[in-house]
Order: sequence, then structure tokens, then C-alpha cells
Amino acid sequence: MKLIGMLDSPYVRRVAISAKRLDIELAHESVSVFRTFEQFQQINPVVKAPTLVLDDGEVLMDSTLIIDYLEALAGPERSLMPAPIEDRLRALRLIGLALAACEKSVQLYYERNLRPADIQFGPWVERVEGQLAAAYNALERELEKQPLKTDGVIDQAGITLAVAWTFTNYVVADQVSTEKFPKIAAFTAYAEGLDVFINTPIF
Ligand SMILES: N[C@@H](CCC(=O)N[C@@H](CS)C(=O)NCC(=O)O)C(=O)O
Repeated sequence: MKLIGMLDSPYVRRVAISAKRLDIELAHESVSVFRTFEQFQQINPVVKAPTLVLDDGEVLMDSTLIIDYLEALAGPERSLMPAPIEDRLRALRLIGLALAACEKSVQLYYERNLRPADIQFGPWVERVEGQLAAAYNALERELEKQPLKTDGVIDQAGITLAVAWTFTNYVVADQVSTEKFPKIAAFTAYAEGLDVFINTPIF
């Protein structure tokens, strides 16, 4: 199976890291949705990263759906999601918030880098900035209530949170700070120190 997309996409990176944690080998092709649009289009006409091309040529997209497929291949004993319902609920809440933070960071980045400055729409930018802050505020409160484990392994909630924070700092660093979100920053420092993160760098 082949994972298509650049690791500077948080969605691609969470799939790559999850696959390694699930012990599933994926070939990786760093094709960009912008710089190599036509090449990407040949693989997936929708041009969404990540794209997963199965050995029989079937094409999947969307990180959460790809991870769902990889989880099913790996089997429940390797799962990166907790089974007990209370833990599952919390993991889903953290992942939802982290994915919202990714989405809002991407929107701000596109707004700043793709839309010409003279046609930027202030109220939209403010709305997205507010949503990004809300997602990280909620995540910080969640970690204050209950820290994520830092015992040398990492589950899906931890992967997605750390990938999101690193990405936001990479593309819209002015929107976040360690002082404002110390628990998220500390957890991400732990995650980025794990071999699976070091071996799957954002760039
Ligand atoms: N919900 C999707 C989001 C994927 C996404 O938006 N990826 C970006 C790259 S970071 C992309 O494909 N952008 C090109 C486009 O949307 O045209 C996922 O989880 O995979």
C-alpha cells in the first residue's frame, strides 16, 4: 500500500505515524497537492492528501477513514483507540478538537498564502482564528483535567494532538504559544521525542 502526500500535512503525518504504531508497512510518495497538482490528480482526481492507494489500485482518502481501515487490518489487539467506553469518549473528544485545530490552521494558512492580500476578508479570518483558539483552549482544559500518558507509547489521541500542535506552530505560529498552552506544548515535546515521531518528521 502506498501513502500519498507530504508529511507537512498533519493529516498525512498522523496516518504515517499511526501506520508505524500499528506495524503496517506503507510505501510513501511525497507528492504535493500544490506543487505537483497534476501528478496528484493522476493518482486521485480529487487531489486530497492523504490518499492511500491499496495494492489492488483502490483509492482511499481522508486521514480518519484511512486510519479506520488500517486499524481494521491491524486487528483490535493493536488498536490505538481505547476500548472502554469512557476512555473511548475522551479519545474521540480530543481527536475531534485536534482535527478542528488542524483544519483551522490549514484555513488560516491558505488564507494568508493563497488568497491575494487585497481580497482577504477580515471577519472570516477573525472567525477562523477564534475557532482555532477555542479548539486549543478546550484541549488545554482537557489535559489539565486529565493528562495524557507519557510512558513511552502513544495512542491515536496523543498522535493527533501532537501532530496538530507541531503543524500549527509550523504554519501559523503567531496564533499559539507555549505560555498559553503549556500542557499541550509539553505533551507535544514528549511525542516529538519518540522514535516514531522522529522517524516521521514534518520536514
Ligand atoms: N479531513 C481531511 C482533510 C485533508 C486535507 O484537507 N488535506 C489538505 C492538505 S493538508 C489537502 O488535501 N488540501 C488540498 C485541497 O483541499 O485542495 C483528512 O482528515 O484527511
